[in-house]
Amino acid sequence: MNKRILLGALAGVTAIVALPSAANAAATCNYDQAKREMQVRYGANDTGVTVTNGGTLRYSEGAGPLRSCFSTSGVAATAANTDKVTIKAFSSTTAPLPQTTTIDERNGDFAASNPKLQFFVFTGTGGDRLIVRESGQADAMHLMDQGGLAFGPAIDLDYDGDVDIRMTTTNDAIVQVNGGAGADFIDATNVRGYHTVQLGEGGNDGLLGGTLSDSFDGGADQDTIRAKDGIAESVKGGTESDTGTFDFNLDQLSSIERPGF
Ligand SMILES: [Ca+2]
Ligand SMILES: [Ca+2]
Ligand SMILES: [Ca+2]
Ligand SMILES: [Ca+2]
Repeated sequence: MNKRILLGALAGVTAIVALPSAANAAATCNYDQAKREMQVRYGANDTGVTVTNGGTLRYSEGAGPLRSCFSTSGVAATAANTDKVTIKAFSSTTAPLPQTTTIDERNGDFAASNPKLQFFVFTGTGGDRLIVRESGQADAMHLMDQGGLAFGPAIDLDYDGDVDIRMTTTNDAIVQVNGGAGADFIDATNVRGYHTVQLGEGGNDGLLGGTLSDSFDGGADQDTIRAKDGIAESVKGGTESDTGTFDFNLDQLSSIERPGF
């Protein structure tokens, strides 16, 4: 086989291999340095997108590699040079896939990097989930509803009175918080428009449910969980002695050693 035929054959293989990845287009990202805005868009078939902190703001789809986001002139978005991160579905006209958007603070606290940084999640309808992954330190988080005409979750990541994440969706959304290690405080007391999944993980955590059905797992150490709201909910205390207030004969308790009713 001469060189030209071999190269042609290899090019053919490359083209065939490239086809599936074109059908499963990866998430894309644009950074506007003047507007200080980073825009991440789901690929056509993506059901999960993650944004995390670090030396730059990075994003990935599914279990894909984390990538930095660049302007047309090659400047990478960082938490310091970005005030707004927008995460959008592939297209508002496609069928509503259940999308899971993850905001991951395990590589750095967003507000500590830039107090003005805000996230806006627009993934449409269809039971979308927002996952917030917290650090190994003690984290306090306030879960609320957006006010005014906007509908959907409003998350204050560090309980300082400033909303950091706004997710616009219908009332079938789920907000999941993974507290990580440390004594975390997750307060969804006033939530009326979405369900929460509260995972305290390590540390002595305080988990407060909202007015719709929630799900709780204190994880390791001594946790306090409030699930008394007249709705049957799943409550796991995890290892060590856990307590809280619950609906008697309604909430399904597991490993809650000191329940209150
Ligand atoms: Ca934590
Ligand atoms: Ca815990
Ligand atoms: Ca309950
Ligand atoms: Ca327990």
